[in-house]
Formats: sequence, C-alpha cells, structure tokens
Amino acid sequence: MKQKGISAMGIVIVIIVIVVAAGAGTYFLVLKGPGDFGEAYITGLVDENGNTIVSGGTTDQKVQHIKGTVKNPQPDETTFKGKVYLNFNGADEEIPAYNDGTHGDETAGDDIWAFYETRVLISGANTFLIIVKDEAGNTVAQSDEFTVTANIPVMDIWIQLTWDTDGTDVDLHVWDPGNEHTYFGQKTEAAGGISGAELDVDDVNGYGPEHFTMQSAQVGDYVVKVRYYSAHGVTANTTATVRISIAGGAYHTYTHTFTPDDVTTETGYSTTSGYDWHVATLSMTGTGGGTVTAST
Ligand SMILES: [Ca+2]
Ligand SMILES: [Ca+2]
Repeated sequence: MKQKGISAMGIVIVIIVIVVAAGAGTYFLVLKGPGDFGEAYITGLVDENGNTIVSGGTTDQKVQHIKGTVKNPQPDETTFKGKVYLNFNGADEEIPAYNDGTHGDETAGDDIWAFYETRVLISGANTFLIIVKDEAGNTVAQSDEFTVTANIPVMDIWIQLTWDTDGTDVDLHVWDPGNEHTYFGQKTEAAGGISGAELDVDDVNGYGPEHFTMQSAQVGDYVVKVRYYSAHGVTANTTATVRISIAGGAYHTYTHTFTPDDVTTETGYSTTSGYDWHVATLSMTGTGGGTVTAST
C-alpha cells in the first residue's frame, strides 16, 4: 500500500543517542539504524462527510476520524507485541490496532496493522502523533506529527474520557447547574440531556474516547463523574484519564484507577452517589470562563 514518507526509506539514517549519566561520568552509546523509526504513519483525517484532510490542512468539522498504519514490533506474530499510542494535543492515549481486514486494514494477516480513531477537535491548532512501543515499553516507532487547524467555535466546556484497557466499558457523566444529566442514555438535548451539550459516543469496548462538548455553558456548577460500567471479563485494573478544557484554555488532567470490583450494578445516577469517580466540579461564569476544582 501507499505510505507517506516511504520514499525516504532508502536513505540510511543513523541516530545516535548519547545518554550522559550525570555525576557518574559514564557514557552510554545507543545506535539505531533504519527501520527502527518511521514505521508508523498517519495517512489522514476523515470528517463526518467523508472528506479527507492532509497534514497542515484546515477543517470546519469538529469530529474527525484519524487513520493510519503501524508495524508489529515483532514481525510475523498474530497478536500485536506492544502498544500503540495516539498523542492527541499532547497526551498519549492507548489505541487498538487491527490486522484482520477491519478498521481500514487492507490485508488481514500481513505485517501492517491499521488504526481508525475518532477525536473531537478543539478550536484552532490540533496535533496528532502515533507512537509504537514494544512489550518492554521501549519506543520503537513514531510517526511524523500531523497538524490540522479547526475553524470551529471555542467550547466553554470540552471534556475527554479515555482509559487503558481493551474490551471494557467506562462512561462519562455530566450534570449541569439545574441537575440536567448528559450520559450514554441521553447523549443530546433532544434525547433528554443537558440543553446545548453533546456526548459524542458511548464507547463500550475499550480505550474510549468519549467527549462531552458544550459551546455556551450556564452560570453555575457542572459535575463531572465517571463510572466503571462493565469489565466485560477483563481482570486487570483500568486507569481512566479525563481532560477538561474551559473556554479553550489549558487542559486539566485527572486519572483514576478502577479495579474490577469497582464495576457497579447500581442503575441510578446522581451527583452525590458514592460508587462513581467524582472527577471535578466546573464552576462556570456564563461568560466563557470558569474554574475547575478536582474532587477530593
Ligand atoms: Ca494488515
Ligand atoms: Ca462507555
């Protein structure tokens, strides 16, 4: 298949990494040859209308699908021997890769694995980068940085939930000052959720993300909570990460580790129930600003 940058593969590049152990006066020399880097590619963004955007481009669509390919750190294996991360606007988010002819994978069972990820952009500059690590946690490949400028309104509230286990279902919940509630059961105002707000998707099988966006927030407190809804048989702990940006400002980032025992069978939802992770309270001014207070 065509891959951006593959024409440069014939050039022998030797990257010399010198790590100086400060104080000990000891030098470690690590040589990396061709093939160690450059086998992760972002081939493009695709918006909801099917339009493809190349790096450096602009868009007026906030929902974008990021597609591309990576190679398995150990060739000829039927499972991926490592982890793939999408660095989206500065944060590494673990993502799945497929070699079964789905999610944009062109040939099942070869050495090329595909990813297909959805993200909700912020207004202005957005950056994407793919990082591949082996099973020991060493970075073995990294894509070129992919940039896109989103000509979309600044959101008073932008929230993203991701987590680090495959197959699990974690849910983002937001209540507004009037106790209106947006979650998977009512993602939009039309479905009974918060007026003027939207949850883009309920991810039920691993990693997320789920995004909550609201262009014009009311005056008052918004409560952000996360529930571990179903482990779907996964026995490992799940660490969830929530990023919050108020009016396009810097990210507030919070993490919480759930054990399988934290999955709750409770069916009620409230701002005060004790079996969810209370992430933060957003105290909005109603004029495009507010403060974020982490739950204690
Ligand atoms: Ca393949
Ligand atoms: Ca979910």
